[in-house]
Amino acid sequence: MELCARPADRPLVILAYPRVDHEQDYLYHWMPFSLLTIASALRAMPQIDVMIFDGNQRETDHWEALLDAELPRTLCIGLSIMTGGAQIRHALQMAAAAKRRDSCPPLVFGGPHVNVLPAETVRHELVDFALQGPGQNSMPQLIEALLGQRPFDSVEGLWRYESGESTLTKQNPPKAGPMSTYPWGLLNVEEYVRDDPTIAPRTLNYISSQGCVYKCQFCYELTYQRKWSAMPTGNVLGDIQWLCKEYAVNGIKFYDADFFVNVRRAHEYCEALLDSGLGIAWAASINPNDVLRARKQNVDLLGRVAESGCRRLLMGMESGDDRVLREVVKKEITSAQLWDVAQEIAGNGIRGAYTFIVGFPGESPAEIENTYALMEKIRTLRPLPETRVHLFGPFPGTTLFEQAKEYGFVAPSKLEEWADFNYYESQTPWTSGAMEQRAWGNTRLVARTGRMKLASR
Ligand code: B12
Ligand code: SF4
Repeated sequence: MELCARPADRPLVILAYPRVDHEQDYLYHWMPFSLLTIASALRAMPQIDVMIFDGNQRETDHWEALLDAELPRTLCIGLSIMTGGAQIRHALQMAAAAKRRDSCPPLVFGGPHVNVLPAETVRHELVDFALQGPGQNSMPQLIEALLGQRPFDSVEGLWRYESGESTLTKQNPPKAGPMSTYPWGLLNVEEYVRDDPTIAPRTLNYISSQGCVYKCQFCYELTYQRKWSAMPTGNVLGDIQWLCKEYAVNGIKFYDADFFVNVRRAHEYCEALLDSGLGIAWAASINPNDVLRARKQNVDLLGRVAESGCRRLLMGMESGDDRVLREVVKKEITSAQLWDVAQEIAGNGIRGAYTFIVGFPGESPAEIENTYALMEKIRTLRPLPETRVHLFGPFPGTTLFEQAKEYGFVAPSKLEEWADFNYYESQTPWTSGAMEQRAWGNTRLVARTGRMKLASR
């Protein structure tokens, strides 16, 4: 955590990423790209200083000490929240600590949870403003309003709660615009480098694009409708080259919703990586349809992906049953095609990491068996794929969330109730502890990190 070098009398904006309770001994700690993206836009404002506080790296007493030291000059605090992982609970604790101090500035909540439930979020007594949509667009506007440089009503995506009503100023369209590189100086990058046994000893996470074009019915991306946007290949590679030089990074794990949305861009990245001679290992998420699209476009995608050092591809297969794939998830692919794609991935020497979901509303026991059967078959491939089974958990705003309610799922209705929503445990009347046990028993990872129990500090 560092301050950018500007005179100390400027108003300060604190961007905070509350802790996520990971699985016990979770290896792959995350970097707050949401806040880096917003900070990148804020650093273009000469009127203010920006600081990032990462609750995954710092303890509560650091937060308290930061508040004591910096609140007098703080203009506002932005807190990022997603549903699940108890991040909301930690955010509320951090907000309460700030509110206990006399000089507490406005608290602004944003992030995936707010993007789908803004009106409910802003009703909470600890929340002064909720900002819906891309924060790099709305946060600079809100800061100008707080500095008296523009009316609040002109701030896009701003939700307020007044006279018993949540109101929105105007839409903040979910379009990120061209992505710039990240202001690394606001974090201690070394803290985020991990030994990832499936990639490389000094692996760093990275996000090079935002949004997705697919329509998986359980997924937040579909609800949020974020338009796909990406960093140009040259910028991605330049940034990675810099990280390799500065921090001796030798592995990159892309956490883009789908790194391969634009097949030609992904291919171009592989060529550029090969030309650069960097020799790093990498991993990324891919939708199975990307592989089929590459075939149609006659692009040797997986061949070049493998040659350029990709060690692992993460793919949501979701189900081994054709009705579920077609009608419930709308994955736009059959189970036979999934098997075909997995074979091609293995044939190129890349480890597949496949995730499945059981317990969809209305899913029959036979359909669940088809999923376990596909998984068994996939485990015959070499390199041995990783497999992971999740219990269906209804996420707010998604089509399947609404359907789950029709089947008897009772949804949380306030921020506190969402605070402990745990995606890894049974959340619906038709899933059970036994299903949870079986799902866990069929989860095979290269680096097993202990029972899937959330580690809360
Ligand atoms: C990295 C990641 C993780 C990491 C860790 C998160 C962490 N920091 O510790 C890991 C892998 C651990 C993880 C776990 C989970 N994750 Co996750 N994860 C992501 C992922 C892939 C990237 C997040 C990211 O950095 N995006 C890039 C940034 C730039 O975008 P952004 O976060 O949306 O931020 C923008 C806006 O939301 C807004 N914004 C964000 N914060 C703020 C704050 C303020 C003040 C403002 C104004 C605006 C603002 O502006 C930002 C810039 O445009 C996203 C999917 C995705 N590609 O976004 C899912 C996602 C966030 N995860 C999600 C979920 C559900 C989970 C889990 C609960 C379940 C699961 N299995 O995935 C677990 C819970 C943790 C646990 N118990 O272990 C959902 C959240 C849905 C929701 N309704 O909130 C997402 C969207 C995936 C999905 N498509 O469904 N996750
Ligand atoms: S491919 Fe992944 S990110 Fe895209 S809609 Fe499906 S689950 Fe969501």
